[in-house]
Amino acid sequence: MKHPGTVVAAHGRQYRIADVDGQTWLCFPRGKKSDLVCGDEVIFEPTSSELGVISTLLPRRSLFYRSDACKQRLIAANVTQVVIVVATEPAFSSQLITRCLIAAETQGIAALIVLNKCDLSATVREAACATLSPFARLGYRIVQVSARNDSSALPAYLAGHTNLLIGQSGMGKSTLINSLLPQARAATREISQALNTGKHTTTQATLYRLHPGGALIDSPGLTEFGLRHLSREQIDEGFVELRPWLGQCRFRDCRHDREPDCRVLQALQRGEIDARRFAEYRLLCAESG
Ligand SMILES: Nc1nc2c(ncn2[C@@H]2O[C@H](COP(=O)(O)OP(=O)(O)OP(=O)(O)O)[C@@H](O)[C@H]2O)c(=O)[nH]1
Ligand SMILES: [Mg+2]
Ligand SMILES: [Zn+2]
Repeated sequence: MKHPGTVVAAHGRQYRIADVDGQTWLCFPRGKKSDLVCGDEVIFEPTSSELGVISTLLPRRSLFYRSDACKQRLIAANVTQVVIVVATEPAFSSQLITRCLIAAETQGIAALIVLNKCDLSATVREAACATLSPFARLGYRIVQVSARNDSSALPAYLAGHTNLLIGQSGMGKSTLINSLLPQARAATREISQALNTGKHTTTQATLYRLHPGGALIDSPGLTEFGLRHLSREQIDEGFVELRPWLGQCRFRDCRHDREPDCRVLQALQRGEIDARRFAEYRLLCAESG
């Protein structure tokens, strides 16, 4: 009997598939090589109580991926909200936040920033808020939590979405998932320290169902986030602060670099565009070639 199912984890060429009731099977794709990713929806057929075969990949509503140098790395499919997790400690990169936001914007995925470890000192929390203030000014939602003490502000933002938790290693993504879904038992740094397995604790994406609706996807810590697959137009659209000015420059193909009558550069000079974000914009444009 064929069933619809969801990829909850990928292990090389094998995939763990969950049916609507949450029962899982370890499955192999039938036929030619297919590249499935956590969150993919498939049609599969159990061949025993533990094993099965995937016959069809259903169309993806979104695909979140990065591309470094010449390699594409799929992260998750059918995500409706990207949850960028940062912490008061250790320090985080605002450039990485921007890149995750641009990837979300170009896929039409909602974005949420979570500042975790707010149980630590007021000093580190205030510094983190200052780093996040340009994102708040752009209208991105920022939620402050402590996965250790109190993450009760978060469920209201997550309900009904397929949420991808993403961010640098050590920000507390897996700890947050455990605080929201104690039955998830995702490994956190305490475990990797005990086992001495190095810096990144989570090594593969895993999907956990939320009740009554939606899902949380844990993902391995990021160190870089290449967006070489994006066109110049997609990058322009991804930076929300550029949108009011697009198509308004003197030259239709303006690169907002040093052209005369460039509305974007004028807004930058007036201080309406954050200089740091604009530097990140230039870097992305240079990388996309
Ligand atoms: N003080 C404090 N520590 C936290 C909090 N959340 C997580 N931590 C700690 O931060 C460390 C890293 O947490 P993880 O959940 O493993 O981080 P991660 O983002 O999943 O890391 P990777 O899997 O490597 O990407 C652990 O030692 C957690 O106990 C928090 O709210 N407050
Ligand atoms: Mg983790
Ligand atoms: Zn311009």
